[in-house]
Amino acid sequence: MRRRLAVLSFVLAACGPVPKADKPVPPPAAPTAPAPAASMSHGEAAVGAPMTAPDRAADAPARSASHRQKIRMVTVHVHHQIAPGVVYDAWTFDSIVPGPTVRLGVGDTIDFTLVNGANMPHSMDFHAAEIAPDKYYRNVNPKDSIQYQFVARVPGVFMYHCGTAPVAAHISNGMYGALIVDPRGGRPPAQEFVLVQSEFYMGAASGADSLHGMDWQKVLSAAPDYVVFNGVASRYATHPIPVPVGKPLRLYVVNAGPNRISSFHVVGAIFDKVFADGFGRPFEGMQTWNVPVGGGAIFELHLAQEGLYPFVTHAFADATKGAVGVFRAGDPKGSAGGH
Ligand SMILES: [Cu+2]
Repeated sequence: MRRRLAVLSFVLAACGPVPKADKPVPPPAAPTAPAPAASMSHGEAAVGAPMTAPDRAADAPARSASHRQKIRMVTVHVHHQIAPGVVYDAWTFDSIVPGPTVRLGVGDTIDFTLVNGANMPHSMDFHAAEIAPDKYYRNVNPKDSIQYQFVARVPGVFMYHCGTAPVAAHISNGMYGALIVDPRGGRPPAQEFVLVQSEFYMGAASGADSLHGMDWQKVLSAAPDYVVFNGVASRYATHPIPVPVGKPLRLYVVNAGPNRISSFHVVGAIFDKVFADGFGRPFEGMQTWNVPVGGGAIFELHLAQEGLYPFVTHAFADATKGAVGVFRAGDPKGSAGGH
């Protein structure tokens, strides 16, 4: 308990305004603007300057009412900002890293089309599908497309990714996303989020745009420069995610890798339930849960008190490289506004 309080104290201190020693302290008044929360990382390391905006919310999408969903994705190569001023030559589904989150229910059909708008072969492998890879996960050439269907049989949260060889390169470059399959009858009400952990392996910047490409040797050595949630280093540390105090939260976590296990943990909380891959009987009262590369897990929790609760991979080298975010429960002093 004492350790947990110490952590919270650190987080609060990291967010508060910096007092000036050479002036008398004024009487209490309206709260001053908080200092940027960018140095908040569970006390381990600075995690970078804030992005200008939280350009991607972590909110889980609502499920479609339709039991047959037409999903069309286009592979596109884009410039993707991993951290302020750090731009990567990303390979994507629909121009974003991770690709769009797909959600459907058990028994629903996905009618999928992949269009290759890039200049090299790509493909699509859905972990939620049970179909022949050699037939459906084959390469799609530039300006070509593939279409196939599958029925989601198993509930959970699943990875999807490009399966074109070398797969480690296509995943390292950004071609992955999450697919949620809701059980029949759905899950109990909760505020829901999707977090996809992944890695970037940076080659030297080149060209007028200072664009980074992938360093293949770093990929083979499993030595990433950045480990991130939802495509950007420390995005939700610089822009904490607002949540209610004491209310049920549900996190759909996918670890796209391609190399690093995610030891997922929320500082200041114990998971009420963890569903491995989102299926079967949950584990209860868990502090940390490993999400394997290529796997997923569903975490149910509540944050007991008003405050700032970092979420991390507890493999702290990776948290220091950017796999850190913060839940802002309620309106803790010094953290309101601006995030
Ligand atoms: Cu690809």
